[in-house]
Amino acid sequence: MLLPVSARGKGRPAARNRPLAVVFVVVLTALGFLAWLNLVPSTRVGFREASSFSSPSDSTSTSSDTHSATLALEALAEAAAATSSAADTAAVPAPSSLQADEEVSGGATQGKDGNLYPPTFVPSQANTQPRVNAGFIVLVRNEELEDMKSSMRQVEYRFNRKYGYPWIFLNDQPFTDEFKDGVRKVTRSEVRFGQVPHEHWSYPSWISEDKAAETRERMKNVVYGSSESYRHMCRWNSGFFFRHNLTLDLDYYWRVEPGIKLYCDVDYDPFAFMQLNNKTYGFTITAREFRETVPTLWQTTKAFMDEHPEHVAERNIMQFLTATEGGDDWNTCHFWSNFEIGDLNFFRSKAYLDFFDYLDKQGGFFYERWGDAPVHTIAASLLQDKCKVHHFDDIGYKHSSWDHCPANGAYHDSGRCDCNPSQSFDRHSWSCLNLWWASSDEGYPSYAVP
Ligand SMILES: Nc1nc2c(ncn2[C@@H]2O[C@H](COP(=O)(O)OP(=O)(O)O)[C@@H](O)[C@H]2O)c(=O)[nH]1
Ligand SMILES: [Mg+2]
Repeated sequence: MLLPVSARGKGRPAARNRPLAVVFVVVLTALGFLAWLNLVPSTRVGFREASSFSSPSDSTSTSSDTHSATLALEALAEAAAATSSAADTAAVPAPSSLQADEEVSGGATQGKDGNLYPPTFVPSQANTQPRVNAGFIVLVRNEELEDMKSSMRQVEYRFNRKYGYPWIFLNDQPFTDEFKDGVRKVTRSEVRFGQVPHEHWSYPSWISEDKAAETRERMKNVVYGSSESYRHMCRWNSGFFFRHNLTLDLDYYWRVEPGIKLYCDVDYDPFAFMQLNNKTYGFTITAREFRETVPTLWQTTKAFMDEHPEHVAERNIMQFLTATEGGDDWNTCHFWSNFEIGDLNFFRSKAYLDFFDYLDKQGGFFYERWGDAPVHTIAASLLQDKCKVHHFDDIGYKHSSWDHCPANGAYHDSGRCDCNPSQSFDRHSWSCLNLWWASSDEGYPSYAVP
């Protein structure tokens, strides 16, 4: 609850004047002491009575003594001026133990222990900015509880305790009570738990399970190449997260994974940012993909574009996907989708659904190991105008060993971020951020490191 403005303002004049009063007493005491030492002519400071204790010869103190006294006075005056100006400009008045009880007690309630407690400050209630239809969408396993709680603490501390957006947890298995109780303890926001329907996490009729198994055997030396569940996960994140019952009332989502870190305070609402600027897809890290996981994804994309020219945006951002290849081959650059802030309605659009269905029919989610990151990236880059994608440069983020730490000194000087830009993955040769800046509508941030 907020204190009434009148109550908040009340203590200020007293708190401001107090340092001046203290300085005044200190100056007077010091001057008295100097007068007592006969360093200060009594008339200057009104210590007539004190001077009467001095012998007549005292009034003829040496010029050096007088000079010292003047310097001492000037130093005291400077200190007083400095204290006074600091008090005048201080953003937050120093807490005062002398504040009258009745001034402090506004809104206080008695606790069960008999003590009076000042009003509780709940940041998300104090923040009256209108909210957007949005929430965090998390696909997670029961056994990832501890890493999940760690991610939530990061997100709550840096952002959500000030906004109170809901958390939507989804799983191909039923969530255990331990998981539900565990994550509930990390947020004051609404928490939803849902199970992924079997038809969203199983082989479609046209996929040969034998061929899928052979693929896993053949790809066992590729990252996640032998994993069946990883493929269902990628397919689900490509084609189904936006049509789960528990996400249907949302327009915008922020994808969160277990074990991530946020390096910077997020002091504005990125969902509202998306809506205000008509953006549909936001990312922080962009990297290259392992080619072995996507050998035919690009040719399938081109075939789709030939068959569905109506879905290809005129002002697309093909350049980001192909620039470094010297032709129209895909450079494997993609937005790293473990962090995404996006518009669910883009994924629910006919263009995206046609694209997903087309890819799904080709079988690459199972016969190769197509990731949801390349799929989202290609769609966001080609099926809509290039102005729709946003790089959240100000959201410092870490997932596994790659991170994004903003290069803008302003984010660090203000105490908002806690990371080292010189260590950021953005400077790694596998990062595609420079290419993004060169080819996107938004262009290079003015502080971008060349
Ligand atoms: N429920 C469920 N979640 C999964 C499964 N596999 C992966 N995930 C989740 O999907 C996301 C991506 O998986 P992760 O193992 O982090 O893949 P990586 O980020 O590519 O290394 C994470 O949020 C995981 O918790 C699964 O089999 N079941
Ligand atoms: Mg992950």
